[in-house]
Amino acid sequence: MAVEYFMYKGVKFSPGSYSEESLNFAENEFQVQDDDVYIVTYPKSGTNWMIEILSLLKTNGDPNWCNNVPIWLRSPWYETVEGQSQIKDVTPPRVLTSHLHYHIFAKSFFTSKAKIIYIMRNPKDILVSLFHFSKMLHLYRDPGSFNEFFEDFLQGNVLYSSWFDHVKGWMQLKTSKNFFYITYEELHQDIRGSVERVCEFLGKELSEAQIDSVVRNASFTAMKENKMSNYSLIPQSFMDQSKGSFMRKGTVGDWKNHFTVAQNEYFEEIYHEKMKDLNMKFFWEQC
Ligand code: PPS
Repeated sequence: MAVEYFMYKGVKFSPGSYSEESLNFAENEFQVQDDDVYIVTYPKSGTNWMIEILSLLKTNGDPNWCNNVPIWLRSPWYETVEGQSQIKDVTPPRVLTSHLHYHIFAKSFFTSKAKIIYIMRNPKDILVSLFHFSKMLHLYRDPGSFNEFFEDFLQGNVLYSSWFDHVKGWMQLKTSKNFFYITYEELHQDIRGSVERVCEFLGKELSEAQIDSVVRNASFTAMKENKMSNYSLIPQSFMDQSKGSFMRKGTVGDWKNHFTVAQNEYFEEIYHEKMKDLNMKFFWEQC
């Protein structure tokens, strides 16, 4: 059946996991706690990688929890209908996840001491990852051809709307002390150093051996093999595993295998136009 998105305050959502009520609750009624940590991302930016890292930090590197409890229960998406029913079982300090744009995030966050870890990824690689994922997850509209999806992504005509708006919205907090941002590419380039930076932000001290364990157990290979983290437990009615794998490639620069030269030029043009006022140079722009 074709999926029809609905709008909540200018952002597209899917009725499969969201409702007007769940979003209104998330924005206006949800009570953020001072010791909460939120992983906030535009989809396909490395959300689950960070959930795995924070799960392992919570257990001081012990992989037992990650190996026995599904990733979505360890850190529920707090704005989804299902996530809201799962949160009561999360023991503090809570690590919760969100794809919400800045302007509709929990109001109570802004008067709390809670922390946000915001992850960004080269939007060209997000486009590719999302294109493949949209074919398997029934929450998403059928992406059509790569060319059609390419245009939809640039216009923000996709679930969660515009990547550009998401990043520009959240970057308003870039100098706040309870906001930490990192890129998927930095995680790739230096996972150990990235984990250490996350620990510093969270005020968490781990031994060398415990950090080794975090790095090892949050690797692409370890997560792909862990059925609690690779989404193979999701029923077929929600995710068609015959059409791909959630842990697809986990690489930087896969867009080069998908974009034509003309598509890349067009993408760059739109990118520079939309990002010109932000005055930030991202990791992927230097590569
Ligand atoms: S979602 O659906 O929005 O929650 O997806 P998200 O977790 O943000 O992103 C999924 C992509 O991240 C890759 N991934 C990883 N890459 C490297 N190392 C680790 N450990 C890792 N875990 C997940 C995953 O493969 C998706 O990227 P693509 O490019 O599709 O492979």
